[in-house]
Amino acid sequence: MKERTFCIIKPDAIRNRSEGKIINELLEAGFDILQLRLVRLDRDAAERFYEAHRGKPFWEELIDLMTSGPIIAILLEGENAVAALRKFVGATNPRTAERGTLRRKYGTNTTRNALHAADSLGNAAAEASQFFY
Ligand code: FUP
Repeated sequence: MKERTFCIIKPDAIRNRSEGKIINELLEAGFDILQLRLVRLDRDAAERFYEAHRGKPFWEELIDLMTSGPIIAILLEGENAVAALRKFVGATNPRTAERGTLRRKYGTNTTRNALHAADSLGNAAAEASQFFY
């Protein structure tokens, strides 16, 4: 089943100049790019995006990262795209993420983990609507 999903290349990966490689890997893995935008989040936008995590111990660090430089928001399409992208992105902690995953290759630690990937169709649509129309 063709699905749409949503991901963000985070500021740490852009600071490392990894965004080209990551986009290439997404394309080579078979995802189609429907929309893509490089943007800078202000604090309000970053807090809105990660609202579900407000109050958690890593909240400040996460918001600081997401507002520390530009991000790239991408709307993707592919077969079972939500689950396929989650698998390709890998576990939250790059050090324990499976070999071959994007976080393992391009992430640094649990906060600076290079990418966000939507965890459900509903969240993908809601997150994408914050960046695309
Ligand atoms: P994931 O779905 O893998 O992105 O992970 P979560 O939804 O659990 O967390 C969302 C984001 O919060 C992570 F990408 C990074 C950040 N986070 C931390 O900084 N520290 C943690 O211990 C857990 C999450």
